Amino acid sequence: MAVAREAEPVSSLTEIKEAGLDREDLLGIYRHMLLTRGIEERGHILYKQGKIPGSFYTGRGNEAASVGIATAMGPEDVGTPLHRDMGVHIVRGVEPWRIFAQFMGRADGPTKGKDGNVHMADDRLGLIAMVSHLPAMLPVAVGCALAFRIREEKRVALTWFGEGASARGDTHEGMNLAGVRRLPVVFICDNNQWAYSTPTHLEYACEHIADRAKAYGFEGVVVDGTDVLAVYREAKAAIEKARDGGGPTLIECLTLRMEGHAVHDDASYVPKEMFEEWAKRDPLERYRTWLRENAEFTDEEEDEIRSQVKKLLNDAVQRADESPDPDVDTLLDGVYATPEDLDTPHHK
Ligand SMILES: Cc1ncc(C[n+]2csc(CCOP(=O)(O)OP(=O)(O)O)c2C)c(N)n1
Ligand SMILES: [Mg+2]
Repeated sequence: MAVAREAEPVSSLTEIKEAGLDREDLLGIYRHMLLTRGIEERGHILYKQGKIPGSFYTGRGNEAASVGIATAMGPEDVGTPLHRDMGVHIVRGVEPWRIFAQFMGRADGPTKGKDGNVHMADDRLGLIAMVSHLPAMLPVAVGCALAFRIREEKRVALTWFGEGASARGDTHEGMNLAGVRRLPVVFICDNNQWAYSTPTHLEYACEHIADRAKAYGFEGVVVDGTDVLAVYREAKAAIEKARDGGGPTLIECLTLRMEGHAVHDDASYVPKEMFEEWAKRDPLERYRTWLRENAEFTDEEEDEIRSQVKKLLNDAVQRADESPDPDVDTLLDGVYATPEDLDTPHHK
């Protein structure tokens, strides 16, 4: 039996305006989703061209979930996005050319060539790079939230984990401490129904991951992760509740991982019908239809956004390719924090 609340879709332009988005914001969301997908598609091409060392991960199918959550974050909030959450980097303002530079291991990527593909974050934008997917970032975010509480800062920490990662102990430890101390943190489960080749019925025995929130003393919400506005509305409510002292929320975004675990994996173990079913709920297509039906989105506006994104991506790939390989003498720069770094606010 489900325990978590199941979120409804957003019904109208009026409802989303009340949740804090005007028409310009709505078009901005579409642009961010297109950019998110475009970066991953271009990245995949670069990988096939042999320009990306290691493997390459995408979050196809998760664009609405990642963009929706990040759009609801405040400028001073912090987040720990994972390998399916490119949209978070985009919304926070990481320049696409730096992301391509990161993919290619160049000096201008956020990790300056020290870590691979999506293992990155720009701390000046309130993002903390992942230690691991599984799910080492939950305790880190809970620690941030505890620091905000001690320093009496009205900030919120957001942290992501996969449904597979939810089976590990650090998920329990992070959520338990957050619940006990009612910390300002929002947990986001990217439930894409597969953990590599393991399906959900071999991952957990409750109906929803979000059902577990009640046991930690806070609310759990399941939301359709292909519906960007529903995700935004739920995230906005959870973030403001946390900011106002109401404690944590667990938001489970339900999607399907539309590609392999990474590009080396053909996902042949995922039933074809599942892909066909979820392809009908493509997040970009759904949102485009919503904009047309509810916000008088015109062909001209769409063409303009699409051509801006295309140009941005073309320029970004070129600029990233001009970025040099890192100098070997910089190998240890930025690897260890100094006390001065620790005193520096993330948003300087
Ligand atoms: C301790 C550990 N074991 C294995 C891995 C390799 N690994 C990374 S992500 C992943 C699957 C995670 O599944 P899920 O949490 O559902 O996230 P998804 O990849 O589906 O988004 C695995 C096995 C790892 N990074 N760390
Ligand atoms: Mg998964």
